[in-house]
Amino acid sequence: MKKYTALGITLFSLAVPGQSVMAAEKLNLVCSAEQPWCDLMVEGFEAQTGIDVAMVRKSTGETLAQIRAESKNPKIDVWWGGTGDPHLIAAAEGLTQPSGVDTSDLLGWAVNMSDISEGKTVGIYAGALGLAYNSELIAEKNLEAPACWKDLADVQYAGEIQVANPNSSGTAYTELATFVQLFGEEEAFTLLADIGKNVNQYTKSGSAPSKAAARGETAISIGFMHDMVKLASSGFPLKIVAPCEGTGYEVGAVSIIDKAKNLDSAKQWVEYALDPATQSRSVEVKSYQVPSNSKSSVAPESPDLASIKLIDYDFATYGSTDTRERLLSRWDAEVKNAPKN
Ligand code: S7P
Repeated sequence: MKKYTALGITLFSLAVPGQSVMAAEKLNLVCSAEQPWCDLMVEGFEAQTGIDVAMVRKSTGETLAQIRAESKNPKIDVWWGGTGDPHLIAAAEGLTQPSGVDTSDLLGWAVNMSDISEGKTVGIYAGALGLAYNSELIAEKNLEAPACWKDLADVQYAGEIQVANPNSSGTAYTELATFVQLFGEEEAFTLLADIGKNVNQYTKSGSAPSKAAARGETAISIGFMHDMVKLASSGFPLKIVAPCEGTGYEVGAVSIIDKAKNLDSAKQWVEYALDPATQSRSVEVKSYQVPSNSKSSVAPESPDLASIKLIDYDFATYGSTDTRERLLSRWDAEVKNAPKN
């Protein structure tokens, strides 16, 4: 009989004749938040429950692809973090299952995710999309500081913008869906292709462009403002902009995978993830999303969503398979390989 220790080392214990030996509980987790927060969450859960967690960090779109590929024999029990649209898509495709968790203390935007998905996913945090620029590089290159999404199409930013690929990144899919909701689909794709002429790289992960801007490898990035705040508060010369036209936002989510092999552990994880004591710890790793439990403490550094011009993001539409597949196909055809300035 295998016993899984807290260090993940497999030991063998002697079975006593006539007595069944219970296997230690375990949990297979995919985490789509930043690595330090994933690690903190796992440490806290193992300490609290004694359940051993095998965790990998993956971007949101990549995780959806894995869950689809493994639907008959899932290797993952629970998916924590990452933008909500792909969680909603997984729910609608029957790839996740209701957790039955109590949502009475959660904020409306978090409960909305549960309502849309019939309990198959639930919101854990929220964060607004924005842009950032490296103030030293902008000054050095004599560029104007961008203030609006449309500014990013200006030829002065040729080769200066970095953003993720929406096929792999939930952050970049949020950007794509935000542009369509802000400008209408035709204008959105024209603008994305025009901005694309200035893009130096489409990264796999959504937080990579702002890290590159912080290090001075690109002048401008698109991403979530809370990720930018983390970098700016760590001393990097990053200025954060809430675009003048308004912007979209994410509701990060947690979902239990359909046919999860460690269902009881997965349910415990969901309860743990919604607990105010757990959510309030995110500040320890400078993760400044707004937590979903009304009893959690909000870090003073967290972008104040009430003071940002947010669109009424339509999660039901942009979290549907048809819409996502259609928008991604158009993005591949019209934006990815747009000619460069
Ligand atoms: O934890 C930071 C964060 O921005 O990363 C998540 C994101 O979806 C995962 O990265 P990808 O864009 O690469 O998929 C967000 O949910 C979260 O706020």
